[in-house]
Amino acid sequence: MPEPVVRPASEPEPDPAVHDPAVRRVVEAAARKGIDLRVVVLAATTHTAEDAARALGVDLGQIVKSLVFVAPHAELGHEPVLCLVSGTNRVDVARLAAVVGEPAIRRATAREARDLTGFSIGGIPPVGHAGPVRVVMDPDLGRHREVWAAAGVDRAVFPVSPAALRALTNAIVAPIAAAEDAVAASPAGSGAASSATSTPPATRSLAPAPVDPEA
Ligand code: 5CA
Repeated sequence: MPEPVVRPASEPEPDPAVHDPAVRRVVEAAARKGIDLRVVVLAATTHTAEDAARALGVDLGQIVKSLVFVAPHAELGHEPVLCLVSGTNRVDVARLAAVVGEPAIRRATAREARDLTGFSIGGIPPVGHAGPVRVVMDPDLGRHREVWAAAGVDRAVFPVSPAALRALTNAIVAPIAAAEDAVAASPAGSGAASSATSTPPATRSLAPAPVDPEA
């Protein structure tokens, strides 16, 4: 597996973004859970999953999208729910609603996402949020030995194993991706168009899949 460039070649000093308070909140939150993060700051933006995959030279499926949803509660206001989703997948809101038992859950606006997590879209990390956040993780992330998540700002990411990501976030692992996107969660014989090419067997395990078709 190729090692990505750790800092922009044009800058001999570590990128100042490493010291950004947002990045530090992420690193410190992980450290409190006993996990040492290796933050990689890239010269190019990693605002979207596609940007991050391109900049790192990894499979899009290895990028962790951190998508904020809100469950409206009469007394408690809006409860954030963070979905950690493989870069190739989209969240099926009906599936998410069923998984978390929140029928009215919806996508957060950019402002809600920032207010509820303390981070701006494009840099929203899996950990280090302003308050407690329920986290749901897409089982397709478990198909990779290593995945990359945002580290607080939109040029910073970090590699992590899916198992460590789950431990870090206390995530529940559940099929929340749209059926046409998901591999691990697609029910056999569901009637959904099945790919003509060979598809790895469905798994909900976080162990790396034996074969990574993109590797
Ligand atoms: N740094 C990258 C890869 S780790 C990243 O954070 N990707 S992301 O997928 O988690 O965040 C970008 C996503 O935020 C976009 O794909 C889009 O789904 C979502 N987004 C962008 N603008 C808005 C908006 N105005 N409101 C809600 N969600 C948005």
